[in-house]
Amino acid sequence: MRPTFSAAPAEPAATQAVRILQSWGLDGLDTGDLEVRSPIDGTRLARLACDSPEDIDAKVGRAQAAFETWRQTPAPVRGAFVRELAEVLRELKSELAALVTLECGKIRSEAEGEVQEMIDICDFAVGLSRQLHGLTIASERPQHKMFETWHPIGPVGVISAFNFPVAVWSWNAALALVCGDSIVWKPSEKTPLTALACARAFAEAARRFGRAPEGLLEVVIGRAEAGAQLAADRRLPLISATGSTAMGRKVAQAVGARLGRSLLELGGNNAIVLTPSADLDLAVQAIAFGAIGTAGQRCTTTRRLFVHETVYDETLARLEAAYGRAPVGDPFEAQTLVGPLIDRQAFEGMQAALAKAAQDGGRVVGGERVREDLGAEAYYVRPALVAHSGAENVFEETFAPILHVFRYRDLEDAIRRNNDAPQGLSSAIFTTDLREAELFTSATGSDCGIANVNIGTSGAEIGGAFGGEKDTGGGRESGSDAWKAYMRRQTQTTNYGRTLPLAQGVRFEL
Ligand code: UN1
Repeated sequence: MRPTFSAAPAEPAATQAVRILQSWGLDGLDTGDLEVRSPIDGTRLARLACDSPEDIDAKVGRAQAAFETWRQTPAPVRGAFVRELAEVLRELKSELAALVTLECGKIRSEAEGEVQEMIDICDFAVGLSRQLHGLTIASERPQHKMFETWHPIGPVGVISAFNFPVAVWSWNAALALVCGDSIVWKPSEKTPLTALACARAFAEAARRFGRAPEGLLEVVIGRAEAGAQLAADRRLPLISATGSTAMGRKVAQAVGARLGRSLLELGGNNAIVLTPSADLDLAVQAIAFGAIGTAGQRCTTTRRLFVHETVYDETLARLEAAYGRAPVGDPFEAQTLVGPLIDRQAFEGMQAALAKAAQDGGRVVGGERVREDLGAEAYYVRPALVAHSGAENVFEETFAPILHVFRYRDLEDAIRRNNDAPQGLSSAIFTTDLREAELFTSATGSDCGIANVNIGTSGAEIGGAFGGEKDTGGGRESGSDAWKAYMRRQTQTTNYGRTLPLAQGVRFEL
């Protein structure tokens, strides 16, 4: 498999996509009723057939069978497979990134960054495959040995969102694979083509590796009902879901009803606190990347900005100037920094949120539709700033480039407003004052899963555990010890003596 890709921006997205998909051996994608459109120009890329409930049932069955074999493969050997996957991804980085751009509208640099994130997590997982460490525990009984070990948990259901169509799968897949689990993946119905391409890359890695069982990865094509079916399936002990809080709540309830485990990475409403001592050049760049990068469609996107009243006017003026310069347009063009919104629904959601903000007294700058020449069903917008004068706050996540700017007077109040949001994913402070930075990251500081100092809210590295609290769902994926979610823990106690002392000194002699 050697796909070739050369960007020809004048071509309709569909023409480019067909060429790339064919080079991946993915054709005949025009047989079903699930329409996949490119947000770049609104052209149709494919019409896929959705899996029926029986198809999904069979896929879970195959993943279950693969698990029975894979769990017996030594972890470092499983790591060797993930190393092959990383190699294939390195070779295909540019082509897979092009497909990400075509299907979800990310600019080239961010799409390549997303594939790089896949490679990084694979490398992390390869190292991890020799470090799935348990504990030894001092036993209270003589001649007893006690320890804790980690075993593969089973086939893992992965439900992913359109905005990171390939990286989020890889965070789950790379860890699940070294942990001895198979995977059933339901990608977003907006981005199934990149998922099929990942399945191709996976198959190529399996071919090179030579010992991967059939069914180690099953991809389910479908809408919300397909996700609901996976959530209800007892053969999937863990469901990892990334997407909206509303979706996560449904998944958690279905998985909870069967007492399964869910790993949730849901909405964010991420804030930056900008203090009087902040380096403004640094802060303005970071805010711009966080708020308008990926057209505001990251779960880590900066949505709220609390600025100290002494630097409020200057910050707002600099942001307005930066926003005015931001190149919006075709994500294949090298100078573009803001690509399209995913679809009309996203555009309408953005307009509704801006109308409400204006009604509530906010001053809205930007937010209008632009570049209609690129397609009647392609939604490009000028990123929006909403300047608020009072002590308001915003509690909903709108998946679009809207940054709400508020004033604050004392840091405790800014931290309280940061934490007032129902979501708790990412947060940041810009300061050169050690006390302020320490307060923000202390137990009484930000309540989010991610708290940064002098970098923005988005663009986390894979080495740290990724996720957040409250409506964000509480799950942690990617680095640190997130692997433990993909395994079951077993406490083992062995008596190597000739008597049977009981714990807690209990006497029970017959
Ligand atoms: C997401 O938006 O769903 O930290 C994931 C970041 C990326 C991942 C975002 N590494 O912005």
